[in-house]
Amino acid sequence: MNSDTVADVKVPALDDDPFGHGILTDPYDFHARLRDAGPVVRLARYGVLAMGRYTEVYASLQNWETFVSSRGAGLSDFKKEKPWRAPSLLLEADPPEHTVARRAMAGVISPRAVRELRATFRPFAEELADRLVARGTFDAVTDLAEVYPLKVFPDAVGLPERGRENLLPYGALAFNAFGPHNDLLEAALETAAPVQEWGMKSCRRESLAPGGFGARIWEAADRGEVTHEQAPLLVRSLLSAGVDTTVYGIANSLYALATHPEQWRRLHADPSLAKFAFDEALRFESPVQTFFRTTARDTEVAGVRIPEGTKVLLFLGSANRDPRHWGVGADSFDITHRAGGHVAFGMGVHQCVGQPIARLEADLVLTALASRVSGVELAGEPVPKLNNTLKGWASIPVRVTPA
Ligand code: HEM
Ligand code: OVM
Repeated sequence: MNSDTVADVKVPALDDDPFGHGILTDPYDFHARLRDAGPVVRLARYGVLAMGRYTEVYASLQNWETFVSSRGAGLSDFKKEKPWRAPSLLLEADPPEHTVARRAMAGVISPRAVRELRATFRPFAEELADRLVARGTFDAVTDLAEVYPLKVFPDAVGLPERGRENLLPYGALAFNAFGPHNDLLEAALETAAPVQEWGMKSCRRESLAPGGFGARIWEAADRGEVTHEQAPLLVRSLLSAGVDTTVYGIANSLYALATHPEQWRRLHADPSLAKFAFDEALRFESPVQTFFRTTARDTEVAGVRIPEGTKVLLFLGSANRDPRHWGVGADSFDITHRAGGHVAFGMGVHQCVGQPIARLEADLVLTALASRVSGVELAGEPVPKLNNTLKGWASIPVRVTPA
């Protein structure tokens, strides 16, 4: 381990590339080294600071005045580099502008709107579960985790059927773009032009069916909650953040359950544990592994001075497994574990606005399977899916035992 001196405190430094294939595939040893190195660590390769412990990640997420998002939630500092697309009005904004957009979006994704979706979302979860249980073996990613959100979410937004094949590539591009300009971003950019063009068109009012979240964003603009120029950017947030995240979240849940048979038995015995199983899976294997912040002023964290304009990489996935916070159970998967307080949805003003939708989807899928299936096991070697921000799987072959 090398060290650099920032003011009078030694800041430990690591040479590892957290965006390299090795760590993206299996980040957990690196997370432990990152946490053990110190509360604030320099990542020499990128000239940024990193935090991997729960306490500092949590505190930085809460402190939006110092750890700002308006300079980008990725490696690139929007004050120094032109963003690859117009910044998000939510993710890449600070109060007071953020507050205005957030209020409008929270009104659209209201508790009531999501409660009303349950009846619409449920039948397909049950149909899909029936079909997959009848097959006995299937791929938990391509036959389930991708299929369910890719039907119910675009329906709820009000997107036409045509073009939905762009949703996963669009999200993959957006999440890769938070990282460095490496092979993964390069590959995503190669096919990006038509995907981005589809994304732009899909945000227009005439693309969005009445009654959906998309149309309701435009109606919020009619009411003056945001401007009509801002409406398409808010719709874009749904397209960027609303699909891949839930696909990864559902797949990671299935992976954790398939590799912990005793946990599936508990879930089968009491399907009302599905909600807790999802939270524990998000803690155990967080779909969104990292986000950056940028310091808007000189500050100090755990005795380390951080100058203004520093990019800080917050490891949500590492905070969620920090034994300093979670104790000896940090690295185990236990659906009766109190996973509350995990930061898989973030924390503070930017905490995921789509959370109730993600929870609804996961609850319906896991509940439908839990009652029908007494056991799940791997039926082949899972294949990781690499992304600069997301952790998950391209394929999880499973075999289920009908109840
Ligand atoms: C924000 C994770 C599902 C839309 C966030 C943040 C995280 C996150 C960690 C905080 C970003 C930050 O602090 O910089 C997840 C996970 C999901 C999920 C793990 C699924 C399991 C969704 C869905 C939607 C969505 C379904 C859309 C309906 C957003 C938006 C923001 C956000 C728009 C920005 C909020 C703001 O800055 O105020 N999400 N998300 N997410 N998420 Fe999610
Ligand atoms: C956005 C957004 C929010 C959260 C995650 C994200 C692609 C994008 O508002 O555009 O990742």
